[in-house]
Amino acid sequence: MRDKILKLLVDNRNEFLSGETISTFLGITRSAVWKHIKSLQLDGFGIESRPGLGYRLIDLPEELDQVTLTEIMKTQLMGKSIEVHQAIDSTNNRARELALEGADEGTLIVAETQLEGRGRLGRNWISPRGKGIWMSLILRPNLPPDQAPRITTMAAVAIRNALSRATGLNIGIKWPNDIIIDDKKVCGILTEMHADIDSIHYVVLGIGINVNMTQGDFPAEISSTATSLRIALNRYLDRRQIIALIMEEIEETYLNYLENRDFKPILDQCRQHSVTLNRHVKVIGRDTTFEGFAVDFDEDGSLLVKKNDGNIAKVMSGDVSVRGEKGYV
Ligand code: BT5
Repeated sequence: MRDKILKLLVDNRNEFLSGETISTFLGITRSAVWKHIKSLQLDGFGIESRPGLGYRLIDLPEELDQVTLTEIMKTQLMGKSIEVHQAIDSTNNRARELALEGADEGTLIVAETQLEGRGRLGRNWISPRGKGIWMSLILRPNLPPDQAPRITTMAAVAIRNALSRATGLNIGIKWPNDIIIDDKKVCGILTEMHADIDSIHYVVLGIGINVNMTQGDFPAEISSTATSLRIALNRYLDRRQIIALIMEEIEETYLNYLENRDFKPILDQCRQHSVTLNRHVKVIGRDTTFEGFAVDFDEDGSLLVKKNDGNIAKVMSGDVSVRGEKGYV
């Protein structure tokens, strides 16, 4: 029925159709028409509704395209060169390919859907078509390879700030690579690099953000741990504006860091917005699992966890769950 209403609106684009006309034509009640219109609006269809006149379609849901994205970008470097794909295996793979061919720093790859989107350690990253931001940014930081994890921290801070500006929501950072709303994951970051012993050749910064997904878009295995901006805000969001904001924030934070070589301001922001610090945590590393209390970050960005025996463990990578009301999440 929703599709039938949409077809009517599309066929009469830019003209008002009264609720009564639609309801008589389709044999449903006016309140049913209104309910479907509401749900179309939530999916990004720009439908104007005017008392006495009815409904009128003005805009279709936004699609990502290279021309519009380039136009709205306010940056000098990040996202100045953009490649948009309808479907791709993983934007990180394409970014790696381009980086190896010598693509400039700041080159951005965006896709409407990923067929083999991935997380860390080869895990799967769900990337349904048109519902999120699945993108990878090529960076060429002049840093020693052992400082590459700082890029993830820098990105987490920048993305958090951009999402907070875009939505006004209370958004947290879960060490080391998750952005969180209400203890649920809204964004994951995957940093991959190519380096030799002394220098980084390139870093691919992969960013996955659930923007317009509804609860039903999440498969069962993540439906209790994942959320989207739309679920949190109860409205549809324009992904293009969010991409532009993220490029702005990354540009500022990254260039500032490389210029001043001062990681402290980034760490301080991470502390301020951390949902990991001052909580009981379970650390699942490559070879060990233990519980403890997250006390602080070390100056290189590792997590310091006070174990139950009183010793402090320095955690450089791994998965960390925080203890909430319903156990560890
Ligand atoms: C991450 O890994 O969180 C990094 C995700 C990076 C995705 C971006 S999208 C653009 C670029 N191209 C790629 O191929 N990847 C990057 P990790 O911390 O290992 O978390 C992975 C886990 O998160 C999975 O095992 C699931 O449990 C969960 N997950 C999968 N898809 C999700 C989604 N859309 N939202 C929330 N959680 C998800």
